[in-house]
Amino acid sequence: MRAVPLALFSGVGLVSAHFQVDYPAWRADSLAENTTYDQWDYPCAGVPYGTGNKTEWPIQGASVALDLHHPWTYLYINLGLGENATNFNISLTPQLLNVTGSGNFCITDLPIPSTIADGQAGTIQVVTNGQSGSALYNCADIVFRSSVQALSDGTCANSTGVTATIVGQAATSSSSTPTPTPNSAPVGALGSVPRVAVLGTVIALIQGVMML
Ligand SMILES: [Cu+2]
Repeated sequence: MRAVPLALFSGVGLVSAHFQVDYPAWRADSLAENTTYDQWDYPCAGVPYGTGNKTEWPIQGASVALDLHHPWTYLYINLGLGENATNFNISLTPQLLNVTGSGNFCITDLPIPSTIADGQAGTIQVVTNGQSGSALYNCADIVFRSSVQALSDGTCANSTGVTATIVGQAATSSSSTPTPTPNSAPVGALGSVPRVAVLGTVIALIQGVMML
């Protein structure tokens, strides 16, 4: 494992790290240089509401596609309702995920509350934790649309070697354990860890990895 140069902590160089939200499109590129954006900043990396993207997002078959840049990541996704939401009190990942590997990671069929109606505005907040215990944030602004289709097969996929487990779920637990995160995707190539929930399919495409 390589050492992290101390110079990185002085600021320059950190911008290529952390993670990206590919779908729904993030509010703005929080890794962009020459901004005050900072993924350490709650709730949305310092990106003001209305800065950029807003995506029509399906009520049925909602998925979130990420590009993770760290070797492993604790991950959860919250939903805040309304324009310029500040209360992200709806959990779309009721159980904390531990994602191993860097690259593309996609979760399908997120459990959208049944009370959500067509045209409801909201913001998705993606939170990751790494080794330091500190959290990183990114947001994506959305409008729920019943007419919008879920991402088709193949577009919501994991990079090779990117897998996820449910934190706290015993690896040897019985088959009666409910599947925590709704996910219709098949279990992909996997063998090292039993009882692993693979979220999304594994594609034979190795992304350019930005470790730092
Ligand atoms: Cu980072």
